[in-house]
Amino acid sequence: MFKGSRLPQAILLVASAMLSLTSMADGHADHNTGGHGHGHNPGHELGSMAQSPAAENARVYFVEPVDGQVISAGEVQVVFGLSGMVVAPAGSDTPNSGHHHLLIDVEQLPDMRMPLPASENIRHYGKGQTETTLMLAPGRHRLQLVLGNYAHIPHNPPIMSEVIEITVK
Ligand SMILES: [Cu+2]
Repeated sequence: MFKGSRLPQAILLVASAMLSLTSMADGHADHNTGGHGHGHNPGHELGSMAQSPAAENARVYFVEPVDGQVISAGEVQVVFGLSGMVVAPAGSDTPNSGHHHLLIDVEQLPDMRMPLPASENIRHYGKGQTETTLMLAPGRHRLQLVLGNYAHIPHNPPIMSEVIEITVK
């Protein structure tokens, strides 16, 4: 398609454009790691990775089990409660919405400004589930609910339940 004389020029143009983009990105990154944190332009930098505002009266809680409950078998039915906000599946950026995350025996809360990690101890209910059945080993277990937005990031301020402790016999 290109005449022989124009092709190298086109490649050069593309290459220099990419170079300038790369150097801009590098400069940006250096600036961020320079200790200024994320305060400069969070909307731009975080894009879809941003916190969503919490509704003022939002509350997440356990319908069951209740704090101190003793469960005789390994299967624990857990029902999540949410008021003041609505449950929406992950990926759905509906205002005042989120999906449940269940923290099981988590000693230290993860960074509330980042997407919650997913593990055996931090479970995501990204389809919008409002209950689950856990298989827990005998002993004491601490449970806590944290609402996360469409990108799994806790709201601002985070909407968290109280920590409840149950005993599995
Ligand atoms: Cu999630």
